Amino acid sequence: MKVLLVHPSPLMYSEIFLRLEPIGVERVAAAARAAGHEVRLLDLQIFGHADYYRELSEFAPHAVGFSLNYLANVPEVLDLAKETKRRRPGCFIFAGGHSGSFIADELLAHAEGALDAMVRGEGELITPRLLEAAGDPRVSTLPGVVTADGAGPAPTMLDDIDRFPPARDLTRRRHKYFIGVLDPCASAELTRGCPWDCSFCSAWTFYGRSYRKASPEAAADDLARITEPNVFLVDDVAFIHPEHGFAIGHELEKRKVRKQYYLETRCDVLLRNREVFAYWKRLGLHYMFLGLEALDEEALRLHRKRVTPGENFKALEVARELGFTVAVNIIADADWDERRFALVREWALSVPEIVHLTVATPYPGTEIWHTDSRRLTTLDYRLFDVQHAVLPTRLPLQRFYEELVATQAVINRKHLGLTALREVAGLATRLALRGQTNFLRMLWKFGSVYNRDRQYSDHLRPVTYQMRPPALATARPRARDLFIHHVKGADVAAAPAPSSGGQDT
Ligand code: B12
Ligand code: SF4
Repeated sequence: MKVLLVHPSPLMYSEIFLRLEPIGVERVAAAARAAGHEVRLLDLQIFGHADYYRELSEFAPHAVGFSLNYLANVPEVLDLAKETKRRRPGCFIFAGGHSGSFIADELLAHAEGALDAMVRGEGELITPRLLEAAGDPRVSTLPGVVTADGAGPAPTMLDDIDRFPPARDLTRRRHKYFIGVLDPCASAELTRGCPWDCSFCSAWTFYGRSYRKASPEAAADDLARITEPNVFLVDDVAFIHPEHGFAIGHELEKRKVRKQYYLETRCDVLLRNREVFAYWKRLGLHYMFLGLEALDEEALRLHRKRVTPGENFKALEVARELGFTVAVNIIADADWDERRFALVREWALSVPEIVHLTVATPYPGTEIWHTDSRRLTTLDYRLFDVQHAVLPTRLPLQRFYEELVATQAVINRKHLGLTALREVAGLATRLALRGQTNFLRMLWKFGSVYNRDRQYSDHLRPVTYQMRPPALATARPRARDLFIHHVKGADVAAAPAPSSGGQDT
């Protein structure tokens, strides 16, 4: 069967700082190919809708699968699915991915028959079975599959994440993938899942709080296959188990793999496992993202981050000592006033780290979706991208965006202002000379993307597809009721080793 897999367009944030390869879709593509299908992949972060429709007529696929990791992409994918069905009525159209998994029924209803099936959970095991059953009533009995006729049992989890290494050969114009100065940049996955349970996050609910590791050999083989000099590690929390990080590192040394790496981790993990990060510094790890989320104890408690401000600040010191360039994230609450924004600006300017601000957003699949979302001010999927306020703001909305953008701009000038630009000018020129202009473009784009009026006017657009609000929750939902994948005993057994900052405190 000819199969076209599609990743939707980028969201606001990605327009500036990064554009990364859709490694989840590449893995699904690898599984479909292993089952004998002829697979193509089109990434709309790079290509336009006209390219998609051209591919549709030239390749003439029997099946099209859309990736829906991001809620904000829902309207785009629904429109593409409807137009695809109109142009190719016989084509089997399905969608899967992180966000899609939590709202499968809702998407089928919006699609009005344009989506033949939704896939909940991981795509590698089920996609070949789905393609085999396409057009047959058996489809709705498959694990994780939902159709207008019904839903199959809970999705099956991949027993071994070494299987189906990403089909990177299917992504075209790979030089367009970058993150900041790591231009060009590939992505890789060393572990999957997260054993923590932050209230604003759905990474843990998707995987039923499980945590799986690639074998050190397979992880190193995969990294060795990458032709780009830079790698973004997509793991939710890198190096929870230091021995795993060391083992991969040793395999990389054996294979003489030398890259520059970017990863994301938690502050308490960095504090606890400092040696493995120091070791990876020697292997080429220069950039890391630490999920700080808040500066004060009360907000950290509400996010159920299970770290203290003291640990967070200590981790920043450790990262500085180790010589990493660090980006941190702070979650701006809709309740913030001018004073609160000013405090964050002041703090951000006082530290050397790159500070990102995102807006607290309840998503389906998160705990706060059930506890906070009754107050939602909009049901427009496109605004659920952590850059828009979807809860009532204490400040008038325009004022809120003014403060948000001003704060982001002040922070940004710290890194992209004239002095900083002088420091990176040499690097930008060297990259441009090699034809890599993503980083250079990023330096100029901030003002056009982060713009108070643009953000406010996004709320005034006509809404075609409305999100289904959650049922009224009288109590905090049980963790298991939020899970997509159910793993026996996972929420207990897979938790990280107890420590002062970890899971059990
Ligand atoms: C890496 C990552 C990114 C990368 C994305 C790279 C890319 N182009 O895909 C970057 C850094 C760019 C990124 C950015 C953002 N991200 Co992000 N990201 C992740 C992260 C940590 C891992 C995703 C990943 O690659 N996993 C590994 C692969 C193998 O898994 P996967 O992609 O989920 O794919 C599997 C399944 O989903 C499924 N599947 C996927 N596609 C398809 C398609 C079909 C047809 C089928 C059948 C199955 C299927 O099968 C795959 C294999 O099992 C997730 C958290 C998480 N654990 O999921 C957050 C996450 C997905 N991101 C999130 C957010 C909020 C964002 C941003 C909006 C953040 C921001 N500050 O603005 C931006 C928006 C980006 C955009 N679309 O433009 C949220 C999602 C929110 C939501 N519900 O919409 C998540 C869940 C994090 C969280 N803490 O809540 N992100
Ligand atoms: S530690 Fe990170 S990935 Fe894990 S639940 Fe919390 S925010 Fe999500």
